[in-house]
Amino acid sequence: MTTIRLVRGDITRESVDAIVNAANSSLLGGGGVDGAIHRRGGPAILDECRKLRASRYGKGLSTGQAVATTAGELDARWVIHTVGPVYQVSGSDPSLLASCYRESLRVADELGARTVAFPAISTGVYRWPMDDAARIAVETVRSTPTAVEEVRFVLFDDRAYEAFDRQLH
Ligand code: AR6
Repeated sequence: MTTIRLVRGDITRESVDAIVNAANSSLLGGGGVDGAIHRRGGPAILDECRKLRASRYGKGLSTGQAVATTAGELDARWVIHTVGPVYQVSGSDPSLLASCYRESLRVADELGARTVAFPAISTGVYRWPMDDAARIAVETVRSTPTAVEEVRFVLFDDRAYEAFDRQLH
């Protein structure tokens, strides 16, 4: 059984085996949680992302996929980068957002990570409505077979924390 915990705060302060990054397909950094992870983790993360672009992901990482790098100076062993879908009012595919959580857990299992911290993927710049994103995140983690013992959702503000809390209780 995987324990789900909620934490309010900055994911770059967490001490876990793996921290998940809400990246973009370029893998070369951005704003939001991505910017914070690269800032606090230092240049080793970007170096490895650049190498991944040059080797396996010439066209970028697809939406819903995940890949790991070093965590640099973060208090973690790995950063798992995943690309959330951009929300579109005209129709967005929830399975792509679910895939981010499932693929990140698959990569975590490959690495042997036992504790994994997730941000609320796609709920910032990518505009996915918070309640729906929280439902997809919690349902997907609950229904994905994994050896990860603890999933920690690290929510940046009260609105995100409360949305995830409603899904858990
Ligand atoms: N710790 C935890 N959560 C955070 C932090 C933090 N330090 N900073 C922001 N959040 P976003 P997305 C929350 O925009 O929507 C980037 O530029 C934030 O409040 O970081 O998946 C990438 O490069 C929100 O709830 O990611 C992509 O281009 C959540 O993290 C694009 O943004 C996600 O917000 C990805 O957009």
